[in-house]
Amino acid sequence: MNRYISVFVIGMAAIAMTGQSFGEENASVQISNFAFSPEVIKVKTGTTINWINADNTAHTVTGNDGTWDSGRVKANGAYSHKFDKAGTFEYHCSYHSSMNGSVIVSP
Ligand SMILES: [Cu+2]
Repeated sequence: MNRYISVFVIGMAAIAMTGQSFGEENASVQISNFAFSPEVIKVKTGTTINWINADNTAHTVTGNDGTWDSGRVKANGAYSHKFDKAGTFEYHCSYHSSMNGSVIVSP
């Protein structure tokens, strides 16, 4: 009996995981202590990343290629950007030159 329950649970988990990979995906990056965490994030195309500013100061999330920019993200604010193309997208905070991160988007 326990064996059948285990198979069922594993099956449900597999369905949940598969469903997620075909649906809208989301990921998040924390901004805290003047750093992006994780500094490097790997996602699949179509993923929306939500940056959450947990600092008590404003930051920006600015793509180094100039095609995307959050503008000012206030303390406790957030910014979202969807990545539709594969590639490596480096970004920084335009207020604090030590703050850098990258998004690696795979097909
Ligand atoms: Cu900053």
